[in-house]
Amino acid sequence: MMVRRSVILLVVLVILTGCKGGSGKISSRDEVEMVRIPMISGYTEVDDPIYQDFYMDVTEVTVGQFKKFLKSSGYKPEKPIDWAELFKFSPTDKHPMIRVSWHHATAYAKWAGKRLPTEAEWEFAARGGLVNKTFPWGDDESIAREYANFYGTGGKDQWDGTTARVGSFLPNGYGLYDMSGNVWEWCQDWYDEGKEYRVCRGGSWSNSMLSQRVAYRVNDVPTAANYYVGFRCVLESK
Ligand SMILES: [Ca+2]
Repeated sequence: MMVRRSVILLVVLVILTGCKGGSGKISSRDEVEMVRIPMISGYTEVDDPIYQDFYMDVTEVTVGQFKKFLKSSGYKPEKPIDWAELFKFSPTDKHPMIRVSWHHATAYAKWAGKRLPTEAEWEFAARGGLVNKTFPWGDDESIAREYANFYGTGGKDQWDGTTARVGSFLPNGYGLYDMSGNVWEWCQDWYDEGKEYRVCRGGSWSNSMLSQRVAYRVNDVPTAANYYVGFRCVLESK
């Protein structure tokens, strides 16, 4: 009985606290809308508990926002961004920034007064207040294309071979868009003990539905700048 009560209490807590997600919106230097992600418990599948509320960008950082950063900060990427290649997959300022290395993403975050999410923060936020679900919207694969741009088309997913404008799909329970699909998102953490690879989460337009699972993990070297990887930022709660 105690176990059952605990489960019920947890569910109630998730519902009550989950309601706070989406409130307390703030703006930041890069003028990206952020929402407060309420700390509930460490129910991610990575061994790194969340200790406090934090804010997360509601969308992936866009091409337009990244251009603004470059212009305003004077940041010079160690390896120039190949804009011609980038525009093939992210053609407007409203599309997610891609061909962006972990170093570029980190520089952007620093300029904006933010940082990249830890892997645990990313997954916690992606779950949108749901517990033990496969995707940010739950377990139902039949509605995947209402929430995510991944390989192929159908429903809201009209993009085949490119990113979609950020926020083109339904948000998760915290009001976060594209936590599955569109572009993989760089996380702060090293993937390996040897510290060669950084974590990327969330699946992309070029991957199957399986890669859109909320616990799915991939990695790349921090200098890699691919057409299927972007990022979003977080801000610690004061
Ligand atoms: Ca697609």
